[in-house]
Amino acid sequence: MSATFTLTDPSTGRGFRDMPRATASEVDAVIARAVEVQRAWAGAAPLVRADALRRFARVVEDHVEELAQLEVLNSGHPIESARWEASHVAQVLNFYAGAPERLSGQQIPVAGGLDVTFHEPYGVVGIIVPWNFPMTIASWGFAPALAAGNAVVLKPAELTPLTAVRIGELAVEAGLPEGLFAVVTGSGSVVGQRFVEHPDVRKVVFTGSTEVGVEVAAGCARGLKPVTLELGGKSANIVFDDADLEKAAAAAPGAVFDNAGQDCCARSRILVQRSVYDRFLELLEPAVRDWRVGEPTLETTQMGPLISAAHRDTVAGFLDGADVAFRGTAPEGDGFWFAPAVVLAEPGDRIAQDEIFGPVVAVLPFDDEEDGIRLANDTVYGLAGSIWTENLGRAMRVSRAVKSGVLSVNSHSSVRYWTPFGGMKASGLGRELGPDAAEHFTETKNVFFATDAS
Ligand code: TXE
Repeated sequence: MSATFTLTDPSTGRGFRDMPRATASEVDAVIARAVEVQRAWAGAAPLVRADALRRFARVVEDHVEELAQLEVLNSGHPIESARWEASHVAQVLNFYAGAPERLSGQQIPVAGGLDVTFHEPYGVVGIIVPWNFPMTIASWGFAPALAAGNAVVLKPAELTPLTAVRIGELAVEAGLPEGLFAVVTGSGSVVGQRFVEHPDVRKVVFTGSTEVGVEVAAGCARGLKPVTLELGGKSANIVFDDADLEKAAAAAPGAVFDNAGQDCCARSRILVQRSVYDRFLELLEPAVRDWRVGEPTLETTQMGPLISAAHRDTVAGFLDGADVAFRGTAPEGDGFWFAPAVVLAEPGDRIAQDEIFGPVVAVLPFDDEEDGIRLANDTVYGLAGSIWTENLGRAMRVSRAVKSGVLSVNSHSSVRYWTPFGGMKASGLGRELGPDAAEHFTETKNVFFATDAS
């Protein structure tokens, strides 16, 4: 394996920088340093950790434009999305900067003394991140982990390390102890694997494919370390015949084509009640044609290229033999462009079952509420989903019956840093974000103090 890997601008297909591939012994050195620095960090007053994270948030805020430009270059994200992502990192840091003073334990009534619990940090937490949202997904792990008193070692995806590396530098600029938050670039099978195996990494957070996630979980089981998994998705956008169809159709492209469909929450199956199926498709077609695919540097762009040539080939493979109803447009040229596609599908089709991770959506009809729920749950995944209906009782029933971790009614929202996020079934294990995330980076210790005089 070569000592470096080359980063490519997805909008031009041109390589622009080489990045180092860390070796296992380099990873071990980073972990050893993290172990050392973590002790003082965990021992610092809660306010000291809170202040440090607030300063970190401010420094990120001051660098939103720089981080956004790096993401445009490295990941091909449209500039407006990239600015949102960089700001989101600062917001996540600010939110969890409020956690250190709030990690209270309990006092439990016990005869003959006082029983109290403490939330102890794990020590060093390893975070393994994919290429689809390099900054935001990293922050969902490192911000609460640091707030709870842990050190963090972070491995970005090989394809998209630039913003994570820069955020690591900004942490030090903000005054965090060197080595407390270390970003290590390299391959999954070396750096990621070392996080899983190393006895001093006491918790692992993994976001990526279900296949690798299962291996990571198996490795963590051998080391008896907890693991949080955010994996694939095949989320349903369920449109009932009593929905505001115009609104539902106008919102559908954004729900699946945002980030070129490279989104674990992409509503990549649209399930439409049969009585409004034709009308919905009529309304969907102009919305898809109006979806603006183009240069990521333009503020008007809604969707950029796919991440790599290999990934574009994989996505294109899903259209072989598929019943394509209509497509949007995409630029010509050397970038990894792919025009959005709407495909008419049957429940068992590969296109209706596999995560495509590209701008391809499968549309399927259903008969009634029960059939809609059955179809929505006809997947190994259970991450997100949307329900479009004007009937409140139906919204309640369906949202309780769909086996997904994150649902929205008459909206496609999935991620707010102050609400929990995560998947059921093959979409993952554990939850990120929300009010309890810092606690998830701690172990409860119970201490009994005897007060009897004898
Ligand atoms: O993911 P991987 P890839 C899905 C999506 C995509 C496919 C492949 O369908 O097309 O997965 O993407 C690190 N031990 N999702 O290949 O391989 C790796 O270096 C420890 C969905 O990028 O799972 C990277 O940092 N770590 C998902 C991270 O794991 C290992 C987001 C993810 O890589 C490792 C991403 C190992 N043995 C992909 N092997 C979503 N739904 O959000 C690799 N890694």
